[in-house]
Amino acid sequence: RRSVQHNLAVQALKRPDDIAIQFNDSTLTFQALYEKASAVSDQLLEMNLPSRIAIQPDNQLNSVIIIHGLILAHIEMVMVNKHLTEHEVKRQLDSIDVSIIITENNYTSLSCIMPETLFAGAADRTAVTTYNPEDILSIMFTSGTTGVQKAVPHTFRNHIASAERCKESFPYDSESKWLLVLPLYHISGLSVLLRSVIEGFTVILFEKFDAEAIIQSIQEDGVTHISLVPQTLEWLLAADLERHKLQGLLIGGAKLDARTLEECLKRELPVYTSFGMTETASQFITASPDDMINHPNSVGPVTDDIKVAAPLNGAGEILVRGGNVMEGYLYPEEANQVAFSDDFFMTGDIGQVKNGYLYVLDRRKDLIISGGENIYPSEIEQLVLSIPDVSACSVVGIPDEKWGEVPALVYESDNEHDRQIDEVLQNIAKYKRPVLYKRISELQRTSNGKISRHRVKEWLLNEI
Ligand code: S0N
Ligand code: AMP
Ligand code: MG
Ligand code: MG
Ligand code: MG
Repeated sequence: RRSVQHNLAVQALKRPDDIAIQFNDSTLTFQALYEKASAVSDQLLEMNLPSRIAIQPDNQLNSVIIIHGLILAHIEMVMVNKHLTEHEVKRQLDSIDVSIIITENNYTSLSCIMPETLFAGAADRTAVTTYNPEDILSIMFTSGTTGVQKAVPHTFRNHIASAERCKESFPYDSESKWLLVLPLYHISGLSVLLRSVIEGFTVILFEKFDAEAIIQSIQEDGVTHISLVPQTLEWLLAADLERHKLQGLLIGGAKLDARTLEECLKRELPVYTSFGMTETASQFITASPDDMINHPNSVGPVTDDIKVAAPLNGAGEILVRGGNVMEGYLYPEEANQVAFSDDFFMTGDIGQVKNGYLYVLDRRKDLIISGGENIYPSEIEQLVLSIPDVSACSVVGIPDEKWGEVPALVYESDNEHDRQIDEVLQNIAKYKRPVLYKRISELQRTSNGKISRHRVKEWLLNEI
C-alpha cells in the first residue's frame, strides 16, 4: 500500500497563512482549516463510527471543516442532496447499508448527528496523517434510466486525477480565487473544495444563489474562477455580470445554449464549456473561449482517452477512460456489466467527433435537467403507475423561464386523479414533482405499442 500525505496537511505546511476559505465575513487560513478539521477528525474518531457514514452538507463553513475532518479520519462520506425527502434519503442509504448521517434534519428513520456536536472537542492535533490513493473519499448517488439510484464511489486517486485533468484545460493556480455556489453534495461543488487543497487556492463559499451578492463578490473580492450550471450563468447574465478579474467560468452539468454563449462572448466573459458527470468525478473535456469561437457548440478537443463508440453517421456513445473515472458502481452491482467497454466507461450520452472536437448531441436518454438537478422520468412514472386507475403515464420536460426545463406529467385514465397523484408524489423531492398534470384517454404510442415520449411531449406543448 502506497501512502501519501493529506493535501490539506501539505498546504498547512507549505502556505499556512494563505486563505483557504472565505465565507461571508469569516476566513480560514490553510493552517486554521487544518487545525479545525483535525479537531473534528479527533471527535469523529472518539465516536467509534463505522468506516462509512453519510453527510448532508449545507454550503457553510462548518460543512467544509467537517468534510476535511472526515477525510482526515478516513471515514468514507456518502453525500446526500438536501432537497430529498426522508423517504428518498433512507432508500439511498439502505442500498449501501449506511444508517448514520451528519445532518441538520431530524430523520426518525436514521441515526442523525447534528453538525455542531462535532465541534465539541479541543483543537490540539496537527500531526500529518497519510492516506492510500485507492481508498474511497466520497460516494455520490446518481440516477439511472431505470429510476434506480446508483452509488458512485470516488477514490482519492479519482479526485486527484480529476483535478489534474481539469487544470490542463481550465487553467488555475495557487493564486486563484474560486467562487463556489454549487452544492457540496454534487461533484460540481465538492471538486472545487478538493482542487483547492490539492493546489492551494482560495475558495469563496456561498450558501445561497444570490446573483447580486455574487456579482459584488466578483467585483470586490477579485474572484478569478467560478463553476456554474447553464441556468445559474443565465441568472448572473440577467443581473449584469461583467468580467472584472475573472479568468474562467467553468460551465457544466447541462448543455449551454447558443444564445447564452453568444451573450458571454459579447461581454468578453472567459467562458469554458465542459462535459462530465458524477462517474467521472467532474468534467473530463472542456472547450476554452478560443475553442468556443473556432468550434462553436463543441465541448472541447478529444484525446486518446475520449472516443465515440460504433459511430453511425458519425454519432455514437461517448466513452472515456482515465484516473478520474470511477472503478465501478457500489450499487447496484449489475449496473457495472453494462457500464464499461474494455477500460472505457460508457457515459450513456451520444456525441460526435468533428475535426478532433467533441459535440454532445443527445444527453442521457430521457433525462430532464431542472436548474442543474437531474430528474429521471421513470422514477416519477413508477409512482404514478401505482395508482390502480392510471393505466399508463409519461413524464416529459417542458421549457421553463426560471429553471430551463421542468417535468410535466401526462397520464392515461378514464377519470381525473390529480389528488391521488399529489399524494403519491409527496415522497419525492419538490424539484422532481411535475409542475402540471394532463389527463388523456389514450397516450401517444409508436406502431409497436410503446409510449412515444417524443409524441407525448409534442402533444403536451400544443395543449399548454
Ligand atoms: C440553481 C440552484 C442554486 C437553486 O437553488 P437555491 O436557490 O439554493 O434554492 P433553494 O433555496 O435550495 O430552494 C428554493 C426553492 O427552489 C426549489 N429548487 C431548488 N433547486 C431547484 C432546481 N434545480 N429545480 C427546481 N426547483 C428547485 C426548491 O425546491 C425550493 O422550492 P420551495 O421554495 O417551493 O420549497 C440549485 O438548484 C443548484 O445548486 N443547482 C445546481 C446543481 C448542480 O451543481 N448540478 C450539477 C450536477 N452535475 C455534476 O456535478 C457533474 C458536472 C460537473 O461536475 C460540473 C457542473 C457544473 C460546473 C462545473 C462542473 C465540473 O465539472 O467541475
Ligand atoms: P450527473 O448525473 O449529475 O453527473 O449529470 C451528468 C449528465 O449531465 C451527463 O451524463 C449528461 O447527460 C449531462 N451533461 C453534462 N454536461 C453536459 C453538456 N455539456 N451537454 C449536454 N449534457 C451534459
Ligand atoms: Mg438548492
Ligand atoms: Mg445525478
Ligand atoms: Mg493562495
